[in-house]
Amino acid sequence: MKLIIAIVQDEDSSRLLSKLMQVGFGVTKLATTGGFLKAGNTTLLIGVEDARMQEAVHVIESVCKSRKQMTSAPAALTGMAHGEYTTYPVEVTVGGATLFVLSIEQFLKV
Ligand code: 2BA
Repeated sequence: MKLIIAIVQDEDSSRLLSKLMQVGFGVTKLATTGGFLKAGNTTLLIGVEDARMQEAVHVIESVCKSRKQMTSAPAALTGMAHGEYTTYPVEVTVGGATLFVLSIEQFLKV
């Protein structure tokens, strides 16, 4: 068995959860925050039999889209006193989905 930890954008999370459930995957949804953008995202824990791993990844791929988001980066001000800076806008591409796949030693429901 594998555990897929899938970090997805909030905009994709409801549809992804429904699609995974429809085809019989067990899912737990967590509200999370990305370290870089410091914006909300969603982490899904999906326990899958080894034989269904690729199927689960295909479902995730089919739902999760990449999107552009703006953030700001610091820039030092030339000619100003040490430590003064401003920010400038930077575009980043977020997603489709970030996946971590772990091998599970035991899956128990007691
Ligand atoms: P965030 O950390 O908020 O990152 C959002 C997007 O910002 C990233 O999209 C990436 O395009 C960009 N980004 C992140 N760190 C950056 C940096 N140091 N410099 C420039 N751009 C940077 P994704 O790569 O699609 O990641 C989406 C979310 O997945 C991340 O949100 C984070 O919550 C999670 N994630 C990505 N890589 C991870 C990792 N190695 N470990 C744990 N979580 C990760």
